[in-house]
Amino acid sequence: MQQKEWFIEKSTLNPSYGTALTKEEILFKEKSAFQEIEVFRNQFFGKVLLLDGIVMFSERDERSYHEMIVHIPLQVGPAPKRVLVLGGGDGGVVRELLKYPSINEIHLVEIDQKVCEVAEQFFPEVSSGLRDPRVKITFQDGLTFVQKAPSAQFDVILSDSTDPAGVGARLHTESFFEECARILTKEGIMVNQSGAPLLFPEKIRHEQDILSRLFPLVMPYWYLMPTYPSCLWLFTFASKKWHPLNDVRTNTRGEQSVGKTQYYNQNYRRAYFQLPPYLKEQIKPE
Ligand code: AG3
Repeated sequence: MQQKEWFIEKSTLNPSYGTALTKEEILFKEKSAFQEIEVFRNQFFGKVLLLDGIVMFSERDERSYHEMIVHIPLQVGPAPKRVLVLGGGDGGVVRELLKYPSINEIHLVEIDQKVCEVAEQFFPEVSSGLRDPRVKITFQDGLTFVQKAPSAQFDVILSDSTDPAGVGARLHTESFFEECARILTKEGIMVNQSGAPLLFPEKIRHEQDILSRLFPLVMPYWYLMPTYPSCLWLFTFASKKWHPLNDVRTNTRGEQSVGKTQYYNQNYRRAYFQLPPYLKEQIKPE
């Protein structure tokens, strides 16, 4: 019997941990100006996208990530008009944002044009919104973009960053979050990709510390990504005014206007913000 080839993601943030997926076929592998991009096929998860050997998503689980980074904040406060997405050149966040008719501008800032190209070639269902006229794409490093942006101009910022190592590290620094707070409107909301609490709680706590100094309301919430190390990952909801549970927009029947989703469930909203007590303790700000 032929030996299966395995892909192992060795966690950059916890050297004692890794995740493994069988690699049935390599569909693309190339070094861009910024990173190595690879697409391979796994029998169960479908096509998998890697950047520098780190899993971004698979066809089977990408909706968990993209629905949760978007629908948790987008259902809160007044209907948003201008949204900034940092990273996310694959287009998954944009696809979910385009479900909101109130949005008239989505600014996508991606450092690596090649990521958009590869997504359009191999993940048409993820990248389907990238050519929508409401989407303005800038190929630039996210930190530089936010430093140059005028104050108070975005209702929502979504940081679709990778791990705080290598290319992605700049989107996890104190100055990055300061700039984000500055360029949000006075009722603005930011969601940040915050990592794996079971594997690197200290890093997460540090980021919660920074965010709590900049935003009056900081609440991490979880989602499950089977292709990410340890499965249990966090986003952080950071807000200047609106509360993710008390200020949700619903119709008279208590329904949110999110449409059909695969992972996000409006009835679990409160549950998404709950964590096992010991983890909560480990990541809570000083
Ligand atoms: N962004 C990557 C999140 C971090 C994954 N980390 C890991 N596998 N160690 C996903 C981009 C999706 N638009």
